[in-house]
Amino acid sequence: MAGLSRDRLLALFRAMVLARGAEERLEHLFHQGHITGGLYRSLGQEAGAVGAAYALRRRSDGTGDILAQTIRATGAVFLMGGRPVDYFRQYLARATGPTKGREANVHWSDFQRGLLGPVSPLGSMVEVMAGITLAFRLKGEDRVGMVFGGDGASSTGAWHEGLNLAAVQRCPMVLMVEANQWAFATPTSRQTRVVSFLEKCEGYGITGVSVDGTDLLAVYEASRGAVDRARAGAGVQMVELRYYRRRGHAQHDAQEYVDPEELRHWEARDPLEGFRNRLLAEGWALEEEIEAIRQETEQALAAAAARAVDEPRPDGEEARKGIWSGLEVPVPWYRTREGTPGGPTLLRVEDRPPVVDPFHMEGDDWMEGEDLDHQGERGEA
Ligand SMILES: Cc1ncc(C[n+]2csc(CCOP(=O)(O)OP(=O)(O)O)c2C)c(N)n1
Ligand SMILES: [Mg+2]
Repeated sequence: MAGLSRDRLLALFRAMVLARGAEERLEHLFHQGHITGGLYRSLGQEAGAVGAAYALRRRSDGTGDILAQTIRATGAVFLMGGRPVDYFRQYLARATGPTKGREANVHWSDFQRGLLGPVSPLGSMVEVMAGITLAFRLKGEDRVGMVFGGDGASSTGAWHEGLNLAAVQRCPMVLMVEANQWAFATPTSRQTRVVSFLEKCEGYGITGVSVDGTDLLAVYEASRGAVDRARAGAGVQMVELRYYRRRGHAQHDAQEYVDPEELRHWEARDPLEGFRNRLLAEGWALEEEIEAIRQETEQALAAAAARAVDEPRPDGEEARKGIWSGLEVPVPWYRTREGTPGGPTLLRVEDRPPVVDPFHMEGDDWMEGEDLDHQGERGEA
């Protein structure tokens, strides 16, 4: 299937089982009161995350492709090398977690493994990834950036600006549109007039492909093609994942606005069960092997969750560590006069020349028409 060996097919199945199992366990932890804030499920979307990430060059030494996840790309995070125990620690805000308990869901990065954590304002990650992939291209690095984003995110200005910049700069960027038909309680038909996100490709002059997001191998093949094209210099690629958000936005949302009939339709197209049935029907795995994968995964997840639960929350003092201190927040355009190869150098407050404020409207200075050329004194940028 899809030219993949049996071992790879089983690894893909395991990756979906792992994503679903981790989220189910998190749901229990949520109901037990261990998790504060939102808990998001990717139920029904696991094949989209797993199939897409599997198409990337995944490395642990910081030289591979980069993937920017969303709250519903759990399976992709694990495939890139993110560990379930860290996922639990993060949601449980443990001091041992990637953000040391400063944040309580998926906002964490691991650049060695090519994981770029989200920033919350929807659409902004397209801008961030446009910048990252532009850097890849300018530095001649043979790397691709894959950015996930929901159908709702596509209605933001950031999404459009980022996409246009990346398109016109022919960045090696793959945009995964998680078309799960909802953004909170707003259906996609109220986000956009188009029926498919592919219709937007023409407006940016990019290539796109639409795929059944519940079909793991179809997602893998579509993503693989997109990643390969982006790597070969064909510019931005879009992959539309067509599926359904089978749970509410987060745990607090009972999705009362959803038609139960529609929900049943998508429940019958479960990506995990679909792939499992195919593995069995086409003789790639035996029932016992499938069961063994489920059990091993469950055990590993149980151990990881128990470990995270037992670990401490951060001390208050921790909040002051690992942040800039003893420095005033620098004005963003300030640089040393010599310029520093590789980026701006921030000066300590005492070393900086006084800043001239062009909007300092004191008395006659302004009225006499002091021009704004003082800006030139701030540096080159
Ligand atoms: C600019 C912006 N507006 C609103 C929000 C609040 N918000 C967070 S998630 C979300 C819905 C996102 O929908 P979608 O992009 O379709 O992703 P999904 O939840 O369906 O995976 C909203 C409105 C936000 N984070 N950023
Ligand atoms: Mg959505």
